[in-house]
This record gives sequence, C-alpha cells and structure tokens, in this order.
Amino acid sequence: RACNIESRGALIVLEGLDRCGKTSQSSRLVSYMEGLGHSVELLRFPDRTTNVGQMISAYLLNQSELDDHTIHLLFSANRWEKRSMMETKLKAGTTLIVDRYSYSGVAFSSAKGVDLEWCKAPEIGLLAPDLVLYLDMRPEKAAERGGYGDERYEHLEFQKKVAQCYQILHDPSWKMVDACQPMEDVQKQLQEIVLDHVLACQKGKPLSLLWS
Ligand code: 2DT
Repeated sequence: RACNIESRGALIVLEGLDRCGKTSQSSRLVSYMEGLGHSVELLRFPDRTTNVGQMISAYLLNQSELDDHTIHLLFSANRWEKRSMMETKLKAGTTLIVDRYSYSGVAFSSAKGVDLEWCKAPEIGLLAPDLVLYLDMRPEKAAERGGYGDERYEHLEFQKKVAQCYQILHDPSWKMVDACQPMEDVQKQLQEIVLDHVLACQKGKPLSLLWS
C-alpha cells in the first residue's frame, strides 16, 4: 500500500533471567508475525558468530578469563557491530525481535559489582527499543525449570543478583509478562503487545537512541 512505503519496522527486545523462556518466545513471535505477513527477523545477543562474539562465547564457556569491565565492553561492542545493520533493516520496514539487549548487558555486569552508570555508558547511542518485554519469573522458579547449563552465569545465587539489577533498571514503559503462566498464555499476551507496537511504528513513531 502506497501509504506504507515509508513505514519502519519495530525494535522489540525480550529480557529476563536465564530459563524464563525468552528464546522460545522470541522465535514463536517471529513465526506469528511472519504468519500475519509482516517482514520480521530474529536477532540475539550475544551474537556469538562474530570475532567479538567468539571471545564472549569462550568467556561464557569458562574457556577464558577476562576482567569484568573488559567483558562488559565486548558485549557492548557486539551490539555496536550490529547497529548499522539494525538501523538499515528497521528503516526498510523489517521488525526486529531481539533476544537480550543492553539491559542484559547492564544487569549482568552490575550484578558482579560493576558500577551501574559505568555499565550504561557504552550503550549510549545504540538504537533504543520501541518495546521491552520482560518475562518475569522468580529466580528460584527459573532454576527449577529443566535446570541450568554449565555456562558462567547459570547458577541461582548469581541469578538472584541479576533479578535485583533488572528491577533497578526497569522503567514504566517495560511490559512485564508473568512468565510462569502456560507457554501459550505467555505467547498470546506477547502477540497482542507486539502487534500494538508494530502498528505504532508503522504510523511514524520516530526511532530513538539509548540511553533515555
Ligand atoms: P544466552 O544464554 O542468552 O546466550 O546469554 N549477557 C548477555 C551479558 O552478560 N551481557 C550482555 O550484554 C548480554 C547480551 C546473559 C548468554 C549470557 O550472557 C549474559 C547470559
């Protein structure tokens, strides 16, 4: 439709603790939007396929040791290396569903004791999401779910600290979804919220930048 030529895609981020269902819900959202005929792509951070991403992956797998600030900046660099691709796709009308973003970056590093404002600084100027969906689940509950893997951050005591940091970061614009509900119910709620936001972006809501 002619009136849609300049409409952009929406930048939609899913956040939450390990095992809260982010990854399954992200890919289900992509299928749902595709089914409705939208142009949509799935991204995830860290993107382990790049050179920076491989350093991050080795760190998470406990195959390398890095200073907390160093790894924080690598996670941020991993987003910066995708920034222009993301902007191009959004402007071309593709909605991006993103599994973790800057909020994971800040929550996980500040949970280790790194200063919160310092953590936010390298994220300034990245694209701000149009919508942050927080899949809310108590760390104890998430831990019961099929158990954690063997990666660096996957243990209950640390996840409790991450949950506190997410609480400090979260603002009223975030949509909190109770991730303890049956998967189908979570999915339905996410679908409704996402559709609303995709339509708002098509109507000309401008892209904005972090950190605001
Ligand atoms: P996955 O299991 O989702 O691959 O997450 N993390 C993630 C950070 O510490 N900083 C970041 O900027 C991002 C995006 C969260 C890998 C782990 O990496 C953490 C879990």
